[in-house]
Amino acid sequence: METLYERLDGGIALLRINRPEARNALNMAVREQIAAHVAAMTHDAELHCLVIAGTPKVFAAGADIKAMADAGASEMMLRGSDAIWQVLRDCPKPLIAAVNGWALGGGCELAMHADIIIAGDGARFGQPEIKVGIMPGAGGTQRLTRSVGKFKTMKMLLSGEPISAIEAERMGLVSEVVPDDEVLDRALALARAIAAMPPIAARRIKQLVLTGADMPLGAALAMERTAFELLFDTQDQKEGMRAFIEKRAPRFVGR
Ligand code: DAK
Repeated sequence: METLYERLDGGIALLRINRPEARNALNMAVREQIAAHVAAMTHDAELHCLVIAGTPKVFAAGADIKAMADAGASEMMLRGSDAIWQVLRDCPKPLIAAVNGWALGGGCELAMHADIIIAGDGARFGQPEIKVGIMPGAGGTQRLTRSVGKFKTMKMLLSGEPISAIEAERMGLVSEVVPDDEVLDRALALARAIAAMPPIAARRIKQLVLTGADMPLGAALAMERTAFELLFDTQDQKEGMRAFIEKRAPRFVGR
């Protein structure tokens, strides 16, 4: 299988891209499998967080160059490869990218579709599409700019040069850098911690951060206020605050 999907205890799932002989390049099969697994996880009421990882030496080296080298514009459009990105964009539950090794092109864009990026200290991020005559097509020009600003983005996109995990963290592209052999454990521990939080609050936070970023500040703040108030109609808000007052651990039920 080019991807491996496991439901783990603690309300989390792990999705691994497993095509190391092609540096985990995202061919059509890998994209379709990622989309199917993310959709399945989204609709699984027992799951509250998904970790997306590659293999020890590479997260993903981007779209499969061999599979698109001879394609024309219409064919690229008809392949409908935006579906995978749409499923990721639509996922209301927290996604964590666990990045070891290369995250290039569509691989870097895949990581940027996550909500949190945990990177190994040997990881390298880049958008080298220009070197093969194209440009980022899955959000690289926009997500990177929104994460790290114009000047860092322009340098990465126009030169195609990769950056280190440390540099990525300094720029704001990575949430946390850990030793390479601790990436998956750290990502899974964080996923379990998030999955133990009240899921409605987690969803609202994700929704507000992502939707609000594209809105005028006043409207986004008004939307935040409404979402904040609505959480007071959940059982988990009552339980969370009662547990704090009674000095005990909360038991969240997701309602
Ligand atoms: N595609 C296809 N095959 C790849 C590949 C890729 N992206 N990356 C590596 N491979 C294959 C190599 O061809 C080689 O295959 P064989 O020769 O063994 O048959 C094998 O993997 C091992 O590669 P290397 O020998 O190069 O391995 P190294 O460890 O030395 O180097 C590397 C690893 C990741 C630094 C290097 O392989 C590399 O630079 N790869 C290319 C990276 C790249 O240019 N990525 C950008 C691809 S363009 C779209 C949205 C998004 C996109 C497209 C469409 N739509 C919405 C329509 C995204 C486009 C891209 O990502």
